[in-house]
Amino acid sequence: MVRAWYMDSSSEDQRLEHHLSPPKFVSLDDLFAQTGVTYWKLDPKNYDSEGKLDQIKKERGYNYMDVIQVSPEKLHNYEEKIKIFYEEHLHADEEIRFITEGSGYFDVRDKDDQWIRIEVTPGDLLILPAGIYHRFTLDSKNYVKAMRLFVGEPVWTPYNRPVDDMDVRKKYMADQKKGFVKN
Ligand code: KMT
Ligand code: NI
Repeated sequence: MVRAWYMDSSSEDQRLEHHLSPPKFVSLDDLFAQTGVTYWKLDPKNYDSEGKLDQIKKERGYNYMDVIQVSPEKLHNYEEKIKIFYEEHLHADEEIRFITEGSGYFDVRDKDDQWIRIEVTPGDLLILPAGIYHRFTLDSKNYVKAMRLFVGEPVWTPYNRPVDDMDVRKKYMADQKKGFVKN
């Protein structure tokens, strides 16, 4: 079961869990209702024979795929990238990540602009909707390997907050206000 929780506001090491005291966890249903983030649990090793990944790709039109490894050894310009990932930003498209090794945290804003931290581990496939403010950090184990999916030619451009005038942001806000619908 994927875990998500509200974050404290301490500026201590971003790789720590940052729970409130006492901790306040968020269910998958609440996470979706608040943010539109969707989640699947897949087999981190036998995802090819399992068939779920293929089905998701087919249904959602994900025809691009590559693999990213985040560690000092594996990622070019590691320190710089780590900073970029953790700057609050949005994208014009979904951010789709299937974790196959290691772990980390995706942080997303709830309706009241509070941070929810989502822990990802092998087998977790997470879809962040276009226009959602978010960020990513490794945890203290300092390693993640993930598959990145996309519809068509990938665009990874981050737009750092504030970019509230972007159409994709306005659409996201409207969907959030109306209530997210599973698609
Ligand atoms: C991103 O865009 O934040 C990343 O690709 C982070 C590494 S994937 C878990
Ligand atoms: Ni991003």
